[in-house]
Amino acid sequence: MKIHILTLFPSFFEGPFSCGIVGRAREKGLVEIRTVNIRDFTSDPYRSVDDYPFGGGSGMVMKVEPIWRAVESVRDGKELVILLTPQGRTFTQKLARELSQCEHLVIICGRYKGVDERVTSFVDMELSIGDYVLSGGEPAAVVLVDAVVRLLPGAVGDKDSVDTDSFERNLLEAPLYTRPREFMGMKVPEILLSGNHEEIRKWRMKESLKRTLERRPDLLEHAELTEEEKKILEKLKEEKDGPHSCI
Ligand code: 6GU
Repeated sequence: MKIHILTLFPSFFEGPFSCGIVGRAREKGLVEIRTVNIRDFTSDPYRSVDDYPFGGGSGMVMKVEPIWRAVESVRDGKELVILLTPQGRTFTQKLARELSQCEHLVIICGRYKGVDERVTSFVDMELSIGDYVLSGGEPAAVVLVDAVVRLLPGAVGDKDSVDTDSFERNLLEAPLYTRPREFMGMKVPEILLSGNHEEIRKWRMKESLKRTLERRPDLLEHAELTEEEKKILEKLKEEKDGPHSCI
């Protein structure tokens, strides 16, 4: 996969893309990530990338021409052009899966108050990473690239570890423990030490459903549950608001 990040701050990405899973994926040649400085595509002596908004108002607006030229400079006919903006559709794990199938992603990081609306005429997709405001699209690009690159075959050593991730099935993960067996009086659940794989599998299934029900009941609306999971969930719901809420 090839990823171009169009930004006014290329150095922002030096750290995040050289460590961990993304850094290793680059070393392995699974992904090629390049930053493009939008300022290199200005045509005036001041190399200006922003200007005052027509109609007045506070803040500056990113100019359309430098962004257009920067996008044109990286087009290869296989690109998917993404504009990062708080006004975009919310990025999800499902979308990360879809984007991980693309050959070439071109990611535009918006800055300042926003970008000239005409930029949207040559982007394929506008994405936001959640309902809060960042000062620019750069941190969002780091989030998007991480979520996508770790899904590329070979990026994460253990494929199972990716498949059991929270959100892959719209369920939160069961609690995890490692040594020591006891910390400040808190013990690791006995079942995990039992060596009984079937019981452990059932325990994890129940804990995963319990967590999702307690913390993110909204996810359960989209989860495709097995018959076994459906039964456990029904029981958990009864335990939760069954006899108690009646009194
Ligand atoms: Cl993609 N950009 C900015 N500036 N703020 C955001 C965002 C993006 N996603 C959430 N907040």
